[in-house]
Amino acid sequence: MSKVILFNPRSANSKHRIPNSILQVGASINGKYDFVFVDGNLEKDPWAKIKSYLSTGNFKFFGCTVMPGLQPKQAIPFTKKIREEFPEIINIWGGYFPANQYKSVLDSGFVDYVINGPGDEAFPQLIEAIKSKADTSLVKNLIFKRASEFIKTPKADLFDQDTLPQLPYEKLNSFYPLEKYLGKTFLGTKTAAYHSSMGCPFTCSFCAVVPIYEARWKGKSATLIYKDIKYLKDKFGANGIEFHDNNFFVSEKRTVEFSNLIKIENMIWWGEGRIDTINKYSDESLTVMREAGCRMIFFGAETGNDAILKQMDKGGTQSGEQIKKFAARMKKFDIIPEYSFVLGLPAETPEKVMRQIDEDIQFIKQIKEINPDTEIIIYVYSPVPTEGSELYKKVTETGFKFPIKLEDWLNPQWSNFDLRKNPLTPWLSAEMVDKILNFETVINAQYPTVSDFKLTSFQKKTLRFLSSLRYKSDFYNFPYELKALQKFWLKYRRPEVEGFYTE
Ligand code: B12
Ligand code: SF4
Repeated sequence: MSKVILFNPRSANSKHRIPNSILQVGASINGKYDFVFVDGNLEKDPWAKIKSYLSTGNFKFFGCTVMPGLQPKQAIPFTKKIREEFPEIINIWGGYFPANQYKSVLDSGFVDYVINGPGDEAFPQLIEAIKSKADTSLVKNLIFKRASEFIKTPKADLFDQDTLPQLPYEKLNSFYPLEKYLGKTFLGTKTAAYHSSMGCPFTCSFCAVVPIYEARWKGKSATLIYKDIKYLKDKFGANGIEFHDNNFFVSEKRTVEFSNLIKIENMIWWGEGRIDTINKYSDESLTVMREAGCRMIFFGAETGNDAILKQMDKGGTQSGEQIKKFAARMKKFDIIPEYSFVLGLPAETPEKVMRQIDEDIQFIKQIKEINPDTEIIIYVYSPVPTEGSELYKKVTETGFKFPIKLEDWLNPQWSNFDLRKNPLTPWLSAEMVDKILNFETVINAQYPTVSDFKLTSFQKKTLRFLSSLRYKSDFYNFPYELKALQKFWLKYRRPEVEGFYTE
């Protein structure tokens, strides 16, 4: 028997989203091979579930999706146990973690194949090749080891996304009630996660999407997105949408078409985009988007420093000035810009690293003055292997190395690295990391925002009052009083780690 398990390891501690990775992979084999979904987010004991399936003797393939952070914590030990207890099973991993870290993944000896990019054709073709004992190196988007050599097969062109098979929502619903994935966020009481495009046309040198998609992007048509969303609304009661695309807004035409279609559904939505792209949108387009329910957009602002923006290869046109002007423009249309900043990039001297951090803190404060509604997300820079980029070259020159052994990713310091909170980067001192994180605490207290919808106005006022002296005088050390209140009132979780700011 050659049944398939599709496993989504636990990716967050609460507020679970539709597991679009295994859902889309499921679509690729739906009707061709018999498969089951196992979702580590909703199973109390996912290993027991996996084991019970494998013990039937009906399974041959274990497909596992892995993004950095929490997912390796189940993906690594479970796949290892499968190899030990069920050695006949073929283990296949896909997603950003194995595609970028394929060396340590395949050297582990318990992952047989890594899907390098979209699995929509690669996965069914791989299964077929293994079953018919054909040469797997003819399957595109694959990495595996033959003897001691890594075989990387060519990348397939991105497919026309409208020709991909229908997502098997009903099948997922038969394993896990879909309502369980429709969480309460400030977008709606039942927020659906939808993924409408693959890749991204840009090549930012710090971004994990770049080595995999190499500046390619393809999106579903507005009509198809609308059809799927309408189905989620009518069938399961979804009333808000989070678009999980890396870059939803690449095409103004598609965004406007979608806005015109979704308008009558009265749903609030959110997605990720680029400042320089959306800044080129016309006023009419932005007005239609707002009327159609686009309430907030996530942008990688990254830094106000033009030299660093250039080093980050942000596409050439983004500048500190533009970031500020754009925050003001969004205010006019009542669309909240959610700006994410990456602080702590390498520089020639420790003094320069600290100066860059200080300048970015001042820049973020200016943004808040221009448009206080702007949501601010702060990351500590942690490298991804964008080989060939100027930034990655600089990073490796400092002596930085990724783990060689797959299980080393389970050490707390490396999982924190992936959460971009405690990076093992030689150029960042504890003092620098503390400054970044403490500033984040103070600014969140000074400006409670629309997504802090759980706070009463008294609580917001108290946080503002307590943080104002610190904020005005740039004194961020030891903000324990603010941390305690945020923890107590908000059960504050770092949205950039556990979930999006729309929560
Ligand atoms: C949803 C999501 C989350 C959610 C998870 C939802 C939940 N509540 O459980 C949350 C918010 C928790 C999250 C958090 C994090 N995330 Co996240 N997340 C995503 C996001 C937006 C969507 C994933 C998705 O559903 N994609 C849709 C599917 C269809 O695409 P896909 O996964 O690429 O799948 C295709 C292929 O990769 C392949 N494939 C994938 N898996 C498999 C498996 C098999 C068996 C096969 C055959 C093929 C295959 O085939 C699929 C179909 O073609 C992605 C960005 C993105 N657009 O993908 C980031 C992304 C994966 N996250 C990322 C990161 C870094 C994180 C964090 C680690 C850090 C952070 N601060 O953001 C945290 C830590 C999480 C944690 N708690 O451990 C990065 C990974 C980059 C990297 N360095 O590798 C991404 C790419 C965002 C980005 N552009 O930086 N995330
Ligand atoms: S625009 Fe965003 S998704 Fe695209 S390469 Fe840059 S950081 Fe990555």
